[in-house]
Amino acid sequence: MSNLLEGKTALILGVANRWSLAFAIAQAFRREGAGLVLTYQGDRQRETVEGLGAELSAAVHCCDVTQDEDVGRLMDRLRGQGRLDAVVHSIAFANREDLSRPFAETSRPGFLLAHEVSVYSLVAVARAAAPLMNGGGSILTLSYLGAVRVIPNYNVMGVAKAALEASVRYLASDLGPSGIRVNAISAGPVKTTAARAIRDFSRILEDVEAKAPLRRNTDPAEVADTAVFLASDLARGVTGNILYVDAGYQIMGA
Ligand code: IMJ
Repeated sequence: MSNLLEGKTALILGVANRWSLAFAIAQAFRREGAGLVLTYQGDRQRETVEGLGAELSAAVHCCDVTQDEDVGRLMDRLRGQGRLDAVVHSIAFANREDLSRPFAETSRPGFLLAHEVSVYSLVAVARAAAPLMNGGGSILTLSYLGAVRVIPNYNVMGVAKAALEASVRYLASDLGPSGIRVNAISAGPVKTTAARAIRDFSRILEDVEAKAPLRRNTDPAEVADTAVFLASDLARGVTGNILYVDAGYQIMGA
């Protein structure tokens, strides 16, 4: 490909390790000539993300997205370095028990935690980043089919992803007049750290391979290439959308 993001600066939240979809996106953005800023959540991830950032000549900052002061401090730092063209939000969390037990048994604190980390963080980051994107930009988040279908063990995360996808539409409506586009990629299952721990995950991967039109699973690099498109001027007419990058699995009825 050829420098689709040349001269652009992208902020990428949610790189946890080398297998993160956010890291695949960071690599593809770098390949296309973007300048990168990565964030990590806390001390546990600091060294890993600083190492990955060094590989991509990226600036690395700490940002716990549940803390408004952290989000504000991050944007203050970025303001000093010029404008921002793209934001990638690749963050989700629910208590492990809330993924494995029936959705009907989700506790109030578990429900709120999943929504605070996985949904409100997009709203907080979009609001804080918008002033740095004057003249236009692209905000992108990651979703999953569990937002619109019942997927075993996804439970409270499915409800949170439904709220995330609705948030994409309302943010797109609010920020569109400022030239800021907001979209989501709904990725097929990928064996990241966020998925490795899930019961029966291998069965889900086998089901996709058997039924998806392309008869294979999703490669993180193809999610990343779609992210490049959405962040680039090629997608200048696309906002408020959920793009499925899932080998076509989502269209099948059985
Ligand atoms: C997660 C749970 C159940 C089924 C799942 C997933 N499938 C996929 C995922 C089929 C693809 C991964 N995914 C799309 C997620 O959004 C994962 C979110 C997540 C994962 C964990 C694991 C460890 C933990 N909390 C988590 N919170 C959110 O403690």
